[in-house]
Amino acid sequence: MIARAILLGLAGCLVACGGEGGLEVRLEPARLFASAGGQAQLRLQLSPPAGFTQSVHLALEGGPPGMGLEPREVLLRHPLSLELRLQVPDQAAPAEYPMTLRVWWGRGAVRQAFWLKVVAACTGPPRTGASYLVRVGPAAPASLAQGRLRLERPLALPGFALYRLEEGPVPAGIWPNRRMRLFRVPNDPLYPQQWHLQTIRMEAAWAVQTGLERTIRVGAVDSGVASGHPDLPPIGGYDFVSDPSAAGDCDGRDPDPSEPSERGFATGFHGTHVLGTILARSNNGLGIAGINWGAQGLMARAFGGIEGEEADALEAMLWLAGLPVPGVPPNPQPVQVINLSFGSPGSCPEGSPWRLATRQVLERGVVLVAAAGNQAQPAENYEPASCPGVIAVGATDARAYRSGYSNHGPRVDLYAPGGSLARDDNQDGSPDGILSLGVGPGGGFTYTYAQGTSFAAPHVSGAVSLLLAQNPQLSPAAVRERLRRTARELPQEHCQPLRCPMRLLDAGALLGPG
Ligand SMILES: [Ca+2]
Ligand SMILES: [Ca+2]
Ligand SMILES: [Ca+2]
Repeated sequence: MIARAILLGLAGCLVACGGEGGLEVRLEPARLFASAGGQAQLRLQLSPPAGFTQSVHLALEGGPPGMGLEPREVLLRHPLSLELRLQVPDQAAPAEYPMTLRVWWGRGAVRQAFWLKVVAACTGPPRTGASYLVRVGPAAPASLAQGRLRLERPLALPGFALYRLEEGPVPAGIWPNRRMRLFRVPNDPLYPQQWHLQTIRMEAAWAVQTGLERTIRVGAVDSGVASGHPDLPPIGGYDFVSDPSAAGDCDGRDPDPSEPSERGFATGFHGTHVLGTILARSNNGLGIAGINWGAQGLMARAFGGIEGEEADALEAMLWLAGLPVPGVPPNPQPVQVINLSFGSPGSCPEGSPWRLATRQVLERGVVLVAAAGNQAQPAENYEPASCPGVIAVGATDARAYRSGYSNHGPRVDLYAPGGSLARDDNQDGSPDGILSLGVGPGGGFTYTYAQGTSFAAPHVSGAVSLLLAQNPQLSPAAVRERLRRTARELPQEHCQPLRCPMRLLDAGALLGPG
């Protein structure tokens, strides 16, 4: 049994690689473009032969002196796709550089060539004052005659010119030269099947913030991650499953948060599905879109199957938030949001472990988002969703009615799509589940539908991560208040067969003004 688990853990390679072949390395793109002092990104795919377990080192050769590279080392057991970040030094001379990426380990090395073109950093005097579109001619505002506005340039728009106001109150009758945003629709081919992202108005949210401008770290306490899924960025984390007999990887705690395949088929690759909704690679022409296009994900694996120990889950959450856990190295990259798609009966009373642990995490400024539960019961009876300050998320179907399984009642802060696999209300011929990342029966990476408040919560976690990318100063209480205030009020009948208050996540309004 143990041997089988180990073999299944390596199944991707036993099938695909075979024999004694060497490590295959693919690097994209072949030509890179960056400014001095800026960054460039490469995608590296490593396909090791069967049985390969090595720390693999990465280094750059050639190029301008002082080039930075992240990461410089990865533990390689399975095929792995990762993003390499190159930091171009400020002093790099503009030129085209032939470069080599050297990948080496104990017994061998592989080299891949690529070109880097460095251009001079853009400079120019910063503009001062805000600019305005101002009517000229007979309809001009009085402030134009009073000389408070300085002409910048005429505009192609008849009767208007662009003026700058150096200081003082904004005169009446002039139009701010606003910043406008592209209405981003990602090019991921399965995006049209992600009805749930349209329900929560992601396109309006992405018009304001895609998450690429400031990297927010999002953690999940869950079943582990199917590392190497081509539509998932590299995920850090730790394996907190302490009982080797329940872990599926035949040992206790270790630094690898991967979900062993055998366990993954039992959980439906729960953790991978959850992370996929939050931060699958978006706009990459492949598969689905994730809510946050630039987030960094951490998986704290605490579930060796569909069940896990409470102590492991508690410590996994504390570790993600940057709190010390005995026997585990400190988390070098504490997260700003934690998704908790699990629970058990409990009202989180004063003095209870979840009450104390969630309070500690919230006091560090980390937002906690929890699934309300799938028992069709009042949410106040299931923790951690019932803990004060935790954002409790119920599930709706494609009609924005409460999914029959979803917990409910006043303790639910808001609802988000969790789907209903038995229905096809949007009549697209597919069950109305949440479409996210999965692993197929043969071990290949794929996309799967799932339902549950587990898959509603990550919609909120993803939207919160975009809100924090926009305004990193917001406290967990302020985030929760804003989520509730901007959510769409639904008629109480939507709680069917009950009548209860329902608010549906509106990511567009969450990211919008106010
Ligand atoms: Ca382990
Ligand atoms: Ca994608
Ligand atoms: Ca459908």
